[in-house]
Amino acid sequence: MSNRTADSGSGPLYIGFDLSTQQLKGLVVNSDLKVVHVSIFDFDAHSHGFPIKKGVITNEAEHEVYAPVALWLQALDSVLDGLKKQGMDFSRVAGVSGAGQQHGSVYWGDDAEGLLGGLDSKKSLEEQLAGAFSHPFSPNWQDSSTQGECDEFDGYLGSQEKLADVTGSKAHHRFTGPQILRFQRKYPDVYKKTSRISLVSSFLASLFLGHIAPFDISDVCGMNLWNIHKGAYDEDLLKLCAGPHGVEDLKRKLGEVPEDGGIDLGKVHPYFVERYGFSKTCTIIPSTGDNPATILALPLRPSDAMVSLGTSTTFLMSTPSYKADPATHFFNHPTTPGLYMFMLCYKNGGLARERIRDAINDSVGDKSPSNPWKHFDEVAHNTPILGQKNPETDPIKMGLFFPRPEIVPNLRAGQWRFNYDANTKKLTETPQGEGWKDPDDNARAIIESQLLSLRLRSRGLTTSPGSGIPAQPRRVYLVGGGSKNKVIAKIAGEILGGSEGVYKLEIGDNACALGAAYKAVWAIERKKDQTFEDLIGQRWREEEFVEKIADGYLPSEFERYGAAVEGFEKMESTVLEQEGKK
Ligand code: XUL
Repeated sequence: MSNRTADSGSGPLYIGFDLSTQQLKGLVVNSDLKVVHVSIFDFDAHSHGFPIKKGVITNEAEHEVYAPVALWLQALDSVLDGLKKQGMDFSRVAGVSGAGQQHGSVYWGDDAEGLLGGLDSKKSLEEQLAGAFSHPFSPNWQDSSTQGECDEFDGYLGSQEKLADVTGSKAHHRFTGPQILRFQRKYPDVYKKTSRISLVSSFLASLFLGHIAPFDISDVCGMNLWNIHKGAYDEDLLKLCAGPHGVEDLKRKLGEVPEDGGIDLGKVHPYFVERYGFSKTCTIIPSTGDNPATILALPLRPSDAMVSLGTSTTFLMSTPSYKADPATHFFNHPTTPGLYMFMLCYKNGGLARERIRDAINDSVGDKSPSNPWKHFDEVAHNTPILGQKNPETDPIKMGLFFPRPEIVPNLRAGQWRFNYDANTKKLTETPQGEGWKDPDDNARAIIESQLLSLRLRSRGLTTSPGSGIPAQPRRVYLVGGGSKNKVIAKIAGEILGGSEGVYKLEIGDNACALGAAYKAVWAIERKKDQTFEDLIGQRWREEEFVEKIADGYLPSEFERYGAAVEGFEKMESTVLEQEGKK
């Protein structure tokens, strides 16, 4: 459940929590950015009393996916117990921050403030806070029950484009505004009895503070309610979302949003002082979303890209330019005013690759090799680029592989495969996979498909000023479970480029908890007006913290994939049209 790395010194420590779909992690660093403890609570493996699978409950009839909030209370005490067992000296903890799965909402009842404020260190959080919620569940980012509400959000300001310009994103099933709209209609009485609404990130901070914490300036952008231009809630969208309950009531439920992502929210509640030995002076910093926290795992420069290869795939960049588009997301940067986080988020990431991996393992009669990726990697490596033995004469093979309904583009679960002639620009669907060697051709094709989609949607953002080479990221950083895979890294470099190469963070699986911990370091130790990038940049030890794992930009490969992006775009439009989505 927990493990320990090396501890050293007697200086201050900082905890970053990662409250994600499948686990809660607590990661502890010192002022030199070194990880000294990690404790993990895996929801399926370690929790008791919840009917969950992969951390969530699914109601297929209504396309709902949600998590029991009490599960997270059980997890928090357990992670802290895990750190205690490792001998961690809690009195050294100067700051606590966190990262929460984005968009999820927690509904507090009338007694919430009283129960949070009066926590008794002799009892567990789960025992004491069961009555704090007006609704026991939190909608999860995989929920897709809100198509109707999304249509209303998209139409309310005039168009998807307008909504994306105002809030950073068009309406998405998982975004908190459409979720609240559905909630207040489905459970009007519960909504009336709801005193406050938290995001998963601010819920985490609330537990430590002993009262309800405000939203974080970046995570609030995952709601379709925050007007990024105005730096305030959008009154029109609040009106839609609140319905008959009224805007003022909803504003009270949501609360104020401080601009400073490093603000001192207050000191830790005595519960944690008495039970775990925290110092009374330990400061609580706003927790942010898991994606914004991930970009804080290193001093990311504009034009560097991060690809997080987990259950979902996300593509993240920090950028000074705000170019909202219905196909992408923009959020306020979690620490640095004037910067934004650009994001693409796919539901079909690791799971989709695993399906093809398993089919390959079956076809070679090696169902459980010691390295499950061995055969998949060999096949993907040995398959020529775009499936073309002879690029002059063979068509490009490309496909869409969605075992689950996809967000980008908004398509049902399914698999589609096409051959594309880059010279004539002719696209031919091959429903039976003619010319494809099943399942072998799928291995390279799925990696290429996921990465071509990233290239297609990020191409307007990347620049290589003065270099004379085409627009592309400077560095591509891979994080998350898939970042260990060298074949994926190589193909990522070939498709996305990266004038300095493809890198892996040494602490790849922990990037998001690490980013949260670094946020706490910055918040407590910054000098007046010192930016996150400056403080973390000064303490960053490149040789220790990152490893170059593949070449980035290779001119001829980059160009061939550039031609394929055109075909890819055409393929997506064709499928969307076939499915009546265009
Ligand atoms: C981002 C998103 C997911 C979750 C995963 O919009 O929905 O990446 O944040 O926890």
